[in-house]
Amino acid sequence: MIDLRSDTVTKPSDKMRAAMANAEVGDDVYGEDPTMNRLQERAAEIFEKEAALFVPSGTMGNQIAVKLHTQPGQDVIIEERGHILNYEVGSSAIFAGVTIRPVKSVDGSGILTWDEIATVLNTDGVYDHNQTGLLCLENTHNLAGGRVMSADHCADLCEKAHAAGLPVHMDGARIFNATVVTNSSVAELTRHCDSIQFCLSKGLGAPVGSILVGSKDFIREALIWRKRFGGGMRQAGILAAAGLIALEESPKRLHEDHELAHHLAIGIAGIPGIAINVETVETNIVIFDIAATGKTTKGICASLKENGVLASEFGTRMRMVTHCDVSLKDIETTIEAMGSILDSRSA
Ligand code: TLP
Repeated sequence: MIDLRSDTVTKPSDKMRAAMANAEVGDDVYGEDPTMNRLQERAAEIFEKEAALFVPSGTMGNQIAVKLHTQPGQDVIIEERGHILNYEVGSSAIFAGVTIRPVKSVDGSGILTWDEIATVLNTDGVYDHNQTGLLCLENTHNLAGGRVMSADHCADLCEKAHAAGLPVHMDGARIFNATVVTNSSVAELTRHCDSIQFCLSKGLGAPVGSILVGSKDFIREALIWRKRFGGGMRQAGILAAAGLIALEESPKRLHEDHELAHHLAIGIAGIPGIAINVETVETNIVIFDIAATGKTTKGICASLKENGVLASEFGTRMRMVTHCDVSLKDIETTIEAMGSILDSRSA
């Protein structure tokens, strides 16, 4: 199967498996896992922040950050297609007791401007108004099609948020993909954010895990909340061993995923009825609308599956994500399959 549903589907490389098998481990709840400690130190160093904490998932990393930055009853501002709002199954309301305040990105890029944020910002302290407690950003922006926020734009939003008394959390699940496009380091892209969550288990190819990065005080508190959320793990160095390889080696090859995504976007853009702006395919995510084909996304996905290709769908849109387990040949097979499905009127 050519699995384009997500970059979460990657299998650990032979090198990762060997490192996992041979990892030096200890009890990480006692802070005694040397491989885990090394991974966390390296992550903090690469992001040029004081400390880092491994968490089992991006969702847990984001939710610990939301919990730590807010008080129950506050608002969290987020772009309306943000992962924290749409794919974390209401966790922020449950664990942090906050209201998510979605904001539309008018140009569709998913990258909010300060003017857009300011329309819902409320820090006036009037007791019967919802008060804003946190701004969450997402880079790259998944549901906007892997769009990238520049270091300057992020710095500008952080400066304005901080001036308004708001902390900023970055959902950087795919922040390393953003480095390829901007030529900025992850440290530059997140310099002024108060916390960052990034995933080892997406384009970087590790089997499990994300890392939360921030100040020493923030990470000390995050460690307590990770335990409360049930994320304290024991010989977790087995996972950290793969994570270290993901962190050190995978960023160098992400440009290959972007090239494949671009190739895919150009290929399907030529199929009648598919709406996609190839210019906006900046990283490894390709989202397109099939409404004008007269077929359904469910039907197209089922036909693709019969042709050995897996894609995801939501409404009239479909998503295909490139990653290290996908080749140019796979992309050509996918374009061909899409062409024949949409020609055959069978879906
Ligand atoms: N995204 C998944 C699905 O949940 C949609 C995917 O296949 O893309 N932030 C962002 C921006 C993400 O895209 C994801 C996962 C997460 C956080 C959560 O990471 P996990 O799955 O490790 O909890």
